[in-house]
Amino acid sequence: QTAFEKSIDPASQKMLEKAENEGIETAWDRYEKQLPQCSFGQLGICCRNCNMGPCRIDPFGEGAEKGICGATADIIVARNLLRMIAAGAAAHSDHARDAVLTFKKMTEGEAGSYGIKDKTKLFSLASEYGISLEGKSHEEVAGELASALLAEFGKQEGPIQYTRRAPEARLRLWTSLGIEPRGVDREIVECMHRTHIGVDNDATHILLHGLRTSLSDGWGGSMIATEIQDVLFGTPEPKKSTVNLGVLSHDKVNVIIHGHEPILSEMIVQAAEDPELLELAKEKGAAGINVAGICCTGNETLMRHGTPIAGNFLQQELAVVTGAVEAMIVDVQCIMPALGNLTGCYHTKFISTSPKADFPGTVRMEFHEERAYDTAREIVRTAVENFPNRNIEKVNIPEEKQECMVGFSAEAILKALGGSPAPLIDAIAGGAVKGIGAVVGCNNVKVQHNYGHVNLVKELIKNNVLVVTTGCNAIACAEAGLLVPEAAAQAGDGLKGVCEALGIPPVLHMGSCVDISRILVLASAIAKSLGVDISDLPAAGAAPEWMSEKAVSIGAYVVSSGVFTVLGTVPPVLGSQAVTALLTKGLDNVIGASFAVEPDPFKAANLMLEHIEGKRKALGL
Ligand code: BF8
Ligand code: SF4
Repeated sequence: QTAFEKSIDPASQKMLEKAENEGIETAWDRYEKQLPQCSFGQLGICCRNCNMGPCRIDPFGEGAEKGICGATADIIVARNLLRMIAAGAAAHSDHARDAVLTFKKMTEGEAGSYGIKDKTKLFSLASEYGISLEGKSHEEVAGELASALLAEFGKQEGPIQYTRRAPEARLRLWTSLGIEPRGVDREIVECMHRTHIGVDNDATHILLHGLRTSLSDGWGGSMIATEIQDVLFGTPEPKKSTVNLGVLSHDKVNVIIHGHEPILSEMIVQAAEDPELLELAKEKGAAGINVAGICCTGNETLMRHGTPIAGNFLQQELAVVTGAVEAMIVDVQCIMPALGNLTGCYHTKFISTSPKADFPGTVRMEFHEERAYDTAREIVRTAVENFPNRNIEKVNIPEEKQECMVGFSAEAILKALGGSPAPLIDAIAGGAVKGIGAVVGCNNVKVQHNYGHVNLVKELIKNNVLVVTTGCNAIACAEAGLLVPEAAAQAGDGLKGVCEALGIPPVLHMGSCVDISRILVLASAIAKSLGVDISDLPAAGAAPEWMSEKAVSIGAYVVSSGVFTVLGTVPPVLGSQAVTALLTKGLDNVIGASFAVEPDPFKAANLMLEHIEGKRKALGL
């Protein structure tokens, strides 16, 4: 593959060429060495759940049709999928747990670096839990809220409070199907129990629990993470920033924050403004300290502070290849262990901070809330002290950087609309806006980097579908210049008019992947004000380049919430016709939405448009 075949992004292409010239290996090279990939794995028909195995099913029906215990392809595929959902839900929800624990410590005076940024949200969240505000200081309210949120993880019986934000009809459906989640940890643990040898061995039965677990993520863990992070760090509001590798600086100390938890990145952003460290940077010959994000922790600080973003998932290695990164600071999730070797080829310090996550070749600087700001200062100091080691001959920062407008929390969108979803609903009813497309998710070397994201989104806005985005899709869209109000020129006439009237881009950045919960909240608000279910809305979702287990959990809860979702890479389920049919058709009759798989972004857009058109008709629009 040439650099042009690997990515559509010019900045990334340049760094891929630089890597090749320098003999540096990237994910694409490692992908080639994996080819051809194991077809049992691709079809989802291998099982290692006990030590009589590994077992695999012959997809052509000529060899083994059953595992040693008698598990069929249907059972094995369903079990493997359930384990993916469990891992994804666990990742989001364990992140949420840590955010709540930080919040709790803060209320107990043990995490002095943190405070309450959004009191309005604190009070509204507390009221949702029935916590009375009367005669209490906000610290007391916060303490009670922290305990209530923490209890969601260990609950044995539901409801998880935020599921109550869903429209009545949706709640009734979940109850009637027996998939209303009971407690965040309980559902995940039950996935592991059910997939142990000799427990749940009916594909449909297994998958229903998958939906329940995913709901405990979307309306539980992820939503809790979003909400409590807003209380701690502020609810995002529209602001401008810049993205792509060109945000790295020639004369400043470049500090990259990569991973997922703003508990860390917020402190790094603050520490980078510390006068003492700025003075030190000057002493070391640097013009300042430049913090840039990668992946979702980047999205978190982008949304709240306008901190620039250097790239999405497949650009993490390319950022190091610029030769201009003094420190790559990571916490959890989507961090390639390859960064260890790679940073060793440059002067870059690879700093791991999470008690849960270490990688080869890191400097360990464990991060604990009790002394968060001090640790952040030490980390930034390490970066600054590394500046003189930058080898100018190895430095090549691509020029490409792109402006973007970000910060569209559900609250900010409602505010832009004048306080209620009514103007948006009117625009949809009048046909100026055909519907809403939620486009999210990762990069994946199986797709040309950003090709799926950018083309799908462009196609949707051209057809007057307002796009909401999070995660690595949001970064791809930003790099392609779709997150500026001027991008309205690329939209169909109706959407263009609406965007121009409101001064917003046709693609609204709603945050990190846990912030897909913001999309659920927005969808609920629209459905409720129309008096319908989410599955009645002219809305569709897509993950054009997804790769992570978190994305599987997201896909499952988005569909379970009633939104048709198109996947751009094939999930490992094709080894079971029954599971494939259930996911792509059967679920429609069960949950009112289903999945489709379509690697071609133009065709995927068409599937979404057809779906939206169908829903419009059903609503009489
Ligand atoms: O949580 S989109 S590659 S960075 S998993 Fe990872 Fe996928 Fe990016 Fe954020 Ni989400
Ligand atoms: Fe084989 Fe069954 Fe064991 Fe899986 S659980 S490895 S199918 S015997």
